[in-house]
Amino acid sequence: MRIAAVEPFILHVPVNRDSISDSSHTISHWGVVGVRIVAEDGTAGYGFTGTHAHLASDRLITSCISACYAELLVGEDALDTTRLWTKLARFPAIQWVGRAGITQLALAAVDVALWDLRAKHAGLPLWAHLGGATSPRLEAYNTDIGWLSIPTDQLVAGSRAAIEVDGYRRLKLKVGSPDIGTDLARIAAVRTAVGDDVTIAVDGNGKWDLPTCLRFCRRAEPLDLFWFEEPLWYDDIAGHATLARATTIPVALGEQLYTADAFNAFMEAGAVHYVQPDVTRLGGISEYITVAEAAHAKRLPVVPHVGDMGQVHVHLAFWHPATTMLEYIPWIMDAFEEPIAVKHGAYLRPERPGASTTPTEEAMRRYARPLA
Ligand code: 0YR
Ligand code: MG
Repeated sequence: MRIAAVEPFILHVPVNRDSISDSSHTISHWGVVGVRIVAEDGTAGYGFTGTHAHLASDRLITSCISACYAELLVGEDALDTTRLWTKLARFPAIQWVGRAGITQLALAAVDVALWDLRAKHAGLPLWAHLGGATSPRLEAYNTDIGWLSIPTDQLVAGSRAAIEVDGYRRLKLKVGSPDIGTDLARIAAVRTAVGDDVTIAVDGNGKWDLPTCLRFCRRAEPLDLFWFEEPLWYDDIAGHATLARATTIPVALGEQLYTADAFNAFMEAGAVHYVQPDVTRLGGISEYITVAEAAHAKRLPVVPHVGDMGQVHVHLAFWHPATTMLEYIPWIMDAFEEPIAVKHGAYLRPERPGASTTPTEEAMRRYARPLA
């Protein structure tokens, strides 16, 4: 089945409030920067990466797809997922300017589209196409209650509602304020409100330096944190290894890493406890599988980051035996024909063939931004 067309698109989908902040950025929209790959029989696969909806840099991604990858794809066998990933990722002139950044985000969109197409061709949801579900219950942890921009009283009320009304057992709170006392007070308020049985993870988005993290961890240990995510700058392996040895709070990271090699380096240094690969940055599902298998071989839990807001990762999470939990951020689900769904704190298993990446026609109209 040959590839007939490669058609990039950019959608800017508003988040569920005016804007949200973590320690590193404030955003009002999530960018769904993707590609539709059409096979000669008319089957279409959709894939996308996730961005801050910054049109100029989104266009670098779509122009990488149309100017560099499209001609390497048209006429190829659409079902040769692994071979095509290798062809694109190792194409010498593109590799020379790539391996991270724009080219890897563009590759992610292409690779996810090819997997979507392949699963649709097989008539199976991606998790079933990959080998079936290993998680009887895939727990959702709620990130959306915990933005740094939410005042403490609302943070507490939102956390309570997530537990008491929506049935979550796991929360994640953003940290990284100029004064660690502010963050500690917010976490303590939530801990008091939700009790000891709810797991509370925190996420620093790489803001603090090592001494600040050491001080924060010492004071945060009595609050029983599930993990400290991205405590330090994303590429700092030695710093994360030092912190991991110095505190009882487990370290989580991976959403900013572009390659399996980067994950290997963190794992070998003992710098990560919860491994958080993301298809939207790793160049797609093909490289994600390499990371998940490497982590699993070390018996480390894999809890993907949802740059796709969970649409694709829900399949990988149900499938892969290293994963029993998945992040939940309900921002772009309404833009898809099969939106992610959480009930009583657990993800529902997708049922339609493919990777749950097909946007609705209305979303394609309403949220589209011009490619040039
Ligand atoms: C907002 N999730 C994260 C949100 C996310 C960001 O851009 O997506 O905080 O990257 O750290 O765990
Ligand atoms: Mg994070």
